[in-house]
Amino acid sequence: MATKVESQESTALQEPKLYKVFLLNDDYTTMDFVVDVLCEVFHKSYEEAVNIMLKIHKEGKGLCGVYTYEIAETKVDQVHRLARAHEFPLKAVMEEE
Ligand code: TYC
Repeated sequence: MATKVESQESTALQEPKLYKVFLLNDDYTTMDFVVDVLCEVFHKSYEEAVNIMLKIHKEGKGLCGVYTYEIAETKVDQVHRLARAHEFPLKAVMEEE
């Protein structure tokens, strides 16, 4: 019983799970738009945003940030809304860390 209470307490004190948000490459979204998204949604500096965009362009995907579930979900949604509004097929995905 003591063990059970202790383990419940230690579970309650765990940090929340974290989720990585990636942008995926495609052939149609402009490099400038991806850089804008990285600056506006993920708060990257212009230089960081260019580096991440080029990594995605060359390797297929790139890490944009690590967040709790709801924040990661909101970032993915913001990317998809902005992309749709500008008629780009840009996709974001989240993965548990
Ligand atoms: N591959 C795109 C191009 O050549 C640029 C691009 C980079 C698109 C990153 C999406 O997540 C992306 N215009």
